[in-house]
Amino acid sequence: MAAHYPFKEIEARWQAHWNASGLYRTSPEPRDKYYVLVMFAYPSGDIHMGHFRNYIVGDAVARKKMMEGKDVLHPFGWDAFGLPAENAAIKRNVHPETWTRENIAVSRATLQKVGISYDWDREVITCAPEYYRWNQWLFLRLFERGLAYRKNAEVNWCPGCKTVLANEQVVAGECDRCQSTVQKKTLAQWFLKITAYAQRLLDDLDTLPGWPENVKTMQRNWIGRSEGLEVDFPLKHSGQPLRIFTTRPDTIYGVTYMAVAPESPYVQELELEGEFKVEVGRYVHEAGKKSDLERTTEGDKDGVFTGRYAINPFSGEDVPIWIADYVLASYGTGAVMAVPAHDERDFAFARRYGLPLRVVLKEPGRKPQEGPLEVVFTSKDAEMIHSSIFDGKIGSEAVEATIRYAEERGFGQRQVHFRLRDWLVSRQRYWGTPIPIVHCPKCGLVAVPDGELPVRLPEGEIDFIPKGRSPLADVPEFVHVSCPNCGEPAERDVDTMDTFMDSSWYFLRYLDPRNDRRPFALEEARRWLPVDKYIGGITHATGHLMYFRFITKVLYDMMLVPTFEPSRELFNHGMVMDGEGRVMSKSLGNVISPIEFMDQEGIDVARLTMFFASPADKELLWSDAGAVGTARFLDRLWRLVEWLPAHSRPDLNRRYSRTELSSDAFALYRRLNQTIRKVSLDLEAMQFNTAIAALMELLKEFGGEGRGGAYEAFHVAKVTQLLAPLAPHFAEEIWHRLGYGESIFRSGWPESDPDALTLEVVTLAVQVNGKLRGQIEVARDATEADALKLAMADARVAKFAPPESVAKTIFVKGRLLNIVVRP
Ligand code: ANZ
Ligand code: ZN
Repeated sequence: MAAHYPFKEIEARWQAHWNASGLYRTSPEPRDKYYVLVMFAYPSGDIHMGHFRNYIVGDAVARKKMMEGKDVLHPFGWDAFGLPAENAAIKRNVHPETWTRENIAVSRATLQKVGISYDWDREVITCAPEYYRWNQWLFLRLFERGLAYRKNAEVNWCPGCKTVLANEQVVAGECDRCQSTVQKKTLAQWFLKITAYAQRLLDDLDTLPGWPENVKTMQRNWIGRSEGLEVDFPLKHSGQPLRIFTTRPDTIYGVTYMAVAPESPYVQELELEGEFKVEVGRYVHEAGKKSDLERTTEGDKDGVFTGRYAINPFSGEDVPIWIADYVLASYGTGAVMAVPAHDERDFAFARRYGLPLRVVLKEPGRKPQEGPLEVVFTSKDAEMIHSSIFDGKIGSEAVEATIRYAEERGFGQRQVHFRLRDWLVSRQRYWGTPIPIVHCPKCGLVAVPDGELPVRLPEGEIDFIPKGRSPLADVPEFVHVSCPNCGEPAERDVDTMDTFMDSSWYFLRYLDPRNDRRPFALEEARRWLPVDKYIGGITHATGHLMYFRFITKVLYDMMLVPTFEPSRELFNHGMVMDGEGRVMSKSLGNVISPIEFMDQEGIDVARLTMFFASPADKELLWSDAGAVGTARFLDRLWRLVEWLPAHSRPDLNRRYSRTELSSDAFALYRRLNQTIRKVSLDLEAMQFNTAIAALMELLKEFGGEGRGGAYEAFHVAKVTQLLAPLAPHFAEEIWHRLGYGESIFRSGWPESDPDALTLEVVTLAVQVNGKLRGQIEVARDATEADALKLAMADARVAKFAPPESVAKTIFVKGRLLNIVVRP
């Protein structure tokens, strides 16, 4: 590659300068604020190309807003608690704190080296007691409101590793580390009541036009609101109600069996006897080994008959009751009425066990006597048939009529169910925020008083080997306390919080990172909220981004923040992939560091290459080869500047009129203004790649270096401004070479000259073989190709010059087009 512009020297100069002049420092009293937030980092090693992409996108936004004159807040921090630090401690015998702090130091140095415009004075580190103290404070506020509670929950338990496994660690019923058969175990766990906010989390998505549709759809599905009927089917043997939830009461005359989840308390209420009891017992045991996902998606639905019957309250018929594991205990009432003729899962199940089908919805074009049903008919807008007094009712009207009927007779109710579950927030781990609760034999669960926060993690010798309980349980100095309420001996809760708790509110701590009396001041929240743009990967669509919205709503209800949504806009950048199309990640061991590449090509070339390689919201296949074009582009601009008189400091407010420039010069001025407009719009739309393409195109129009070029310092100055958010060091250097004193990031964002954007129209004479055949209106700077296209659209011209006979054209810009046709 040809010698590059002296990027090393330039990068060092401007980074030092920006730091010294406090360019990134946040204004304490913003007049026109802009809060740009990038998802903070998990410090598991040095940053790689994947992080780099996230951070340069945020940086480009921050720098453009700075140029627009906004008061920008662009902070950074570390999501520093979590399992990998603890695993490193087990593997390498290094304390999680040491490991984490070392990784932070390395990654921070890298970020500083690549010149991202963070205000480091506001750095937040979640494993610091000054931070997690406020997690505990927040937890207690939730506890006071009944939004944090403890209950027994089933967890996956590996008897081999003696630990609780996440759902992803259970593969086909086995532990993915030691292949032991995973058991379900009931443990007391802490939950946060996110379900209390389900409706608001759903409704408020409509107030977020700046969030991507796909993320909103994922959240809607995750929340999973269903409206329907809860209705009692009395058990035939006891008269006790078997309550089911259905979204399709219009199919209730088609019920041919009932299905109950294996874990449902209803299994007991059936009071099974003899063979049935044995068979069902065996089935329930087997079902316990499968995950919910396996149970609901696997091809073959299986189950077992119980020998019991329920009575359909609408038709009075007896309906056999089955236990089937496609029914989930945790949803609805844990029992369903099965309608094999109109529901896919019930259909598959009925076929397998030879259970009858009954059609109760009219399928257009199909007569009921046409033999056995081959496919289910699931339309929601069909007419009820064979349904007694409801025959003829259609769709939602049918649903309404059946619900009303059940409500009037007192055996059913309209009901809304959500798929969303409460947030299981306790972890049996060391490296997290201790839960600030004391268990007192007399008083029960007692909150640690605010004044005693933080409850610190014990330091010193800790045994991190998993034993199925928190390592904190084995630290007597930590466990034994006196009850804050009665003073009697009591024990601390030994669990720690899920790290999603830390990341649910970190964006608020940035507003007031040193406050030691409150997590943040309301005043600061009023100044800066909501976040204007939040940037991060799509992988967090339903996890972090739900908790982040939930906690904001809780704080809003406590009147601690002024907005009920944390972020106005969300942008998901695409993943960075390796050569084999796998996502670049530490766990796959396929990461490429941006550092080496930057050493060779420069930071700004690396940035431009990344921006140019792919639209920012799409996947990107990283390749060094992409740098050839972007390096050439910067080198070329560099040489163009060298040909200009030094320090000419052109007037940036200067506007040119058509009359004072030659037509060529005006055409270039026009192209410049078109480019200003396009780049401004592209950057707002996060389309960095097309912005760069437009700048490259424009540079071609500048012509050669020196006297061969049509450009002047004025043009170069504007291009440099447009480039600055993307290639900041390079742009700052050029800016100063052009003679400007202040930073380019304080120079204002260039505006296009509207007069130069309007088209000037001229009349072009069109000849065919030298004879005048027509006149067309074209833009003054229309190209030959444009003119020919317009001319051929003119019927008279086309008659004398059929397209297939055109041999060549002669074009005099703004005046004449002569089409030469073959005889
Ligand atoms: C009868 C019926 C007939 C149903 C029909 C559907 C179609 P959504 O919309 O996702 O909320 N269901 C209810 N509880 C269930 C559970 N615990 N496990 C598995 N399935 C359950 O789904 C509601 C529908 O899913 C309910 O409506 C019920 O089946 C089933 F033609 O009742 B339906
Ligand atoms: Zn007590």
